[in-house]
Amino acid sequence: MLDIDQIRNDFPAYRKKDGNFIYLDSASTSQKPEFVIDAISSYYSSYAANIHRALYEIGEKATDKYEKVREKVKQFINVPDSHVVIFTGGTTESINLIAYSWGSNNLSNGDQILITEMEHHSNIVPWQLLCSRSNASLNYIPIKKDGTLELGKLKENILPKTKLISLTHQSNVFGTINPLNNIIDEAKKIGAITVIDGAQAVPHMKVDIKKLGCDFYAFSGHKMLGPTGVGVLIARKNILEEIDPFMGGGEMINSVNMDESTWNEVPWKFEAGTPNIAQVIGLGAAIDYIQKIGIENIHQHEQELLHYGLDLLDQNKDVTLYGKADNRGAVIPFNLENIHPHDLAKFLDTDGICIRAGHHCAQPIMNKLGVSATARASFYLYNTKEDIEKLVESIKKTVRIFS
Ligand code: 7TS
Repeated sequence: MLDIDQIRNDFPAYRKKDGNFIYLDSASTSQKPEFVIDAISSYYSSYAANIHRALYEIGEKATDKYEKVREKVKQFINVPDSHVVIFTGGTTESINLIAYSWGSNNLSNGDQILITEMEHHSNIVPWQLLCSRSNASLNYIPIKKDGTLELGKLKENILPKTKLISLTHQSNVFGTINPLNNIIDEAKKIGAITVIDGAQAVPHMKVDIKKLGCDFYAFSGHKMLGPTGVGVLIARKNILEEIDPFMGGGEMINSVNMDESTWNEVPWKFEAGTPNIAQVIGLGAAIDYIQKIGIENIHQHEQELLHYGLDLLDQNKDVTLYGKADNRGAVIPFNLENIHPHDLAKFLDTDGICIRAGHHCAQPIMNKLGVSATARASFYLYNTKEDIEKLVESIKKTVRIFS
C-alpha cells in the first residue's frame, strides 16, 4: 500500500494546487517530485560545468554525476553487459537514431520493416521515412478491436526479408502490455533486429532487458517523474560498433582531420555535442525516487486504480470503453455518446480534472476503432480512488449539461 498523502507531499504541484487538481494524464507526461527538481537545480546552482572535458573540480563532479546515471539505468532495468545506455532527447529521438544509423547501411530494396497497428507515431513515422529512403516496405501486425495484437498469423507476418521488428511494450491508448518474448523469439529465428518502445512501460512496471533479450529498447525521462528533454536508448553494443553515428560533432569522435574522422567508443559515439547534463542528472534522481517507493508497489497501486476506474466507468451507460486486454497498464480510453472528447476534456477541466483527448498520436488505432478521437484517463503513483470518483461525477455532470 502506498501512502499517497506522503507521496503527494513530495510533489510541489500537489502542495501548491488547491483540492481541485486531479491529474489524470500521466501517460502524456508525469508530475515531478521535489527531489528531482532539486537535483536539476543543484547542478545549475552549484556545479554547472561541461562534462568529459573540464579539468577542474566542478567539471569532474558533473561528469561523475552524469556517468553514474548510466549505471543507475543499467541496474534499474537490468541491462546486460552486451548492451549500453545512450542518452538521447527522448523516445522519439531514440527511435529516429536507430532508423537513421542502423537503417542507412542495413536495408535495401525489397527488405521489410515490421511494426504493429498499435504504435505511437514516433514508432511509425521514422520507419516510413527510412522505407522511402531505402525502398524497403513497411508492414504491420494487425490489432483486434479489443486492443490486442492479432498474433495468430505472426509467423506469416515475419518473412525471411524482415530485417527489423519494432513494437511498443505497452500501448499508450489501450494500455495493452504486449507479449514481447514471443515476438522477440520469432524475430531471432530469422536474424531480425528487435526494437522495443518502452515509453509507457518503464515508468510503470518492472522491466528486465536481459530477460527480454531485445536489441534496442527506448524510453523517455519525462513520463517517469524526470524532466523533459532526456531519454534513453538501450542498444546492443556489437550492433552499435558497426553502424554509423547519428549526429556528428564534439565528443563523439576519436580524431578529426581535414578529410575524415574516427569515432569514439560506444555509447559516446552516439552522444554528439554537449549533452542534456541537467536532465540526465534529473533522470537519475527520478530513478532513485521510484526505487525508494518501489516499482512493483507503484504497479500494484496503478492496477487497483485501473480496475476501480474500469468498474465505475463501465456502470455508466453513456460511456464506451475501449480495450479489453487481460494484461494492461493503467490507461483507460473511452468516449461518450454525442459528446466530442475535446468538449468533454474542456468541461472536466472546469472541475480541475486533466485528461487527454485526441488521437493520442496513434491515428492507425483511431482508424481501427472507427473514431477520430477518444478521451483517455491515465494513472500514476500519486492518483487515488477519489480522483476516479471525481472523474466519474464530472462525466455525469457533463452528460447532464449536454442533454
Ligand atoms: N512511444 C509511446 C508508446 C508513447 O506513449 C510516446 C508518447 C512516445 C513514444 C513518444 O515519447 P516522447 O517522449 O519522445 O514524446 N506518448 C504520449 C501520449 O500518449 N500522450 O502524449 C504523449
